[in-house]
Amino acid sequence: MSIGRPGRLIAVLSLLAACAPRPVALQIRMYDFTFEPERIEVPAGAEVTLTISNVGNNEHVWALVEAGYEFDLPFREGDNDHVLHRVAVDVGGRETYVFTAPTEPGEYPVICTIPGHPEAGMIAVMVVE
Ligand SMILES: [Cu+2]
Repeated sequence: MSIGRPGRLIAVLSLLAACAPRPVALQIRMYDFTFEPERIEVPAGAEVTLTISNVGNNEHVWALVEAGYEFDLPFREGDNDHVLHRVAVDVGGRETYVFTAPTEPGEYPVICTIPGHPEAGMIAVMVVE
């Protein structure tokens, strides 16, 4: 029996842990008509767990848009091709959504895609760093 192996295994596991982005868990609240917070930051490639609560009086959507994609309001059908993740939350509801953050650092717009809502202020940003 070798006593060298367990130590080597621990060293390798420690190295992997140091390289892998740490998972993050974030809470988001949706109001009529804002996201709180308006800016979230996540490490590139990290596993992200969002808990999204809708405390407004309308259904709302959390939609993550490609970084650098330019769009006008109202958000149009074709713009949906540039949505990376979408979570709809009913009035009074709460959804937990797990996804892997983009590996490309940048500022990813977040909008509520329901017509009139982003115009009223439901625009936020997810910063990948
Ligand atoms: Cu909305």
